[in-house]
Amino acid sequence: MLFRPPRAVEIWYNDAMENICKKLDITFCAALAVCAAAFARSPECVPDFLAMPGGGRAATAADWEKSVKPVVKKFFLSQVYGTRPVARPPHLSFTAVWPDRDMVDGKAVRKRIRCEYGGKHGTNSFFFTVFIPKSVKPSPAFVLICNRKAADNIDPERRIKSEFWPVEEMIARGYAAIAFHNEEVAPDWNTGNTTGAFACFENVQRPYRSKEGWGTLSAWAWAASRVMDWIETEPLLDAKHVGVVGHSRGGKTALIAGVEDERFAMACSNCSGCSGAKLNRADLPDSEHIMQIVRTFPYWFAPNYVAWVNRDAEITYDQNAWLALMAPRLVAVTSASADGWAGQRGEFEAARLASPAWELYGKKGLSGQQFPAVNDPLMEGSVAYHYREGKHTLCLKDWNFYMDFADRNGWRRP
Ligand code: GTR
Repeated sequence: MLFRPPRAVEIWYNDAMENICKKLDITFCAALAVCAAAFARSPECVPDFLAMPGGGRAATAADWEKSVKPVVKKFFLSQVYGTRPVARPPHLSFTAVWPDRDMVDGKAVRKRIRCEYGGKHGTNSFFFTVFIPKSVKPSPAFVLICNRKAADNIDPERRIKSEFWPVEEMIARGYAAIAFHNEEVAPDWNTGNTTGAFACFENVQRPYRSKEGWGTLSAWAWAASRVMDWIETEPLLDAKHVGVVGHSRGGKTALIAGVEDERFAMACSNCSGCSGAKLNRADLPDSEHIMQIVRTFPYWFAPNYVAWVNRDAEITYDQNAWLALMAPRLVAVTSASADGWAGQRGEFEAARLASPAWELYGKKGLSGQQFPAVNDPLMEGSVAYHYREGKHTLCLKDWNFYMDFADRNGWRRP
């Protein structure tokens, strides 16, 4: 069964099963099969994120924006990812640290920028690299939140080329490629969220983290917004057509960046799995659950998230509601066939069950109802899904999917 019902439903279900068996005079197993099939197809197993707090259901985009979306967003920030102490920081500056240079056989200009930021408690900085195609029009762009070794994956000199960031292919297709490394913003180990960006905006000498305090994923996503601050100042770039991309923990981060910052026109979540695009209620035993992720990576989240350990099927809103917060903008979800830990089917179901949010805006969400075959991308609506053959990584096929999706949506104007 794909969905595990919440506990109250489980109790009701067991009682109902006994009655069904008695009435129909069939065995428990036969009744189980009938009910399991019903549950597996029933989207009602996921909380209805369009339910209005005072009763009724959001029927228009205005209902959703005014009465429901803020409630859903608040839930995820306070219970899962944490609430940020700052949006655009009081101190923010960008410096070109190297002179601009023609690269990619003269087809692109490369920039290397240092972003310095600061608040009440200190200042810090991170670097990002930008390749912009030589074009008469401002270029659409993708910002990669890189969570793999920088030297091997986002080499600004292009001596080492990796499919994780295929700059040359992106330039050939007319997209600017921008990347920064997550650990320049906050470390990916447990410091109690006391260093990096955290140390600039809050008193990190405190004995406890606030229960709703921002986690490391949110801090990385916050940095993507600072890159966006710079993009808005760069005339060679088209700030209205910028996608944020990440893989795995970076894929979870890309969704946070997209939800928190509506200037991103697209969020691309590659193999993001648990607490990313995967439905918690997708009962896929080989996939990661809240208990495992919180045990290994407590610092990624708000401390409140621990309350949902072993309660995956009870959480107030499921990850489809998190994806829905991207509406009416574009969201692309990718799963890899050899990545059971990410729970591919749960990623697909979240994309499918997020779709009603787009319908409120008169748009189509996901363009398919059935879990697709491998290498058969769904991208006719504003929610795209690709079940890509292969392992847990970000590769050229994934990038081509994101660029195809952007092309379809008119990002590259002739
Ligand atoms: C795993 C973690 C996943 C995923 C992955 C990654 O160890 O359990 O949630 O994010 O790391 O980032 O590669």
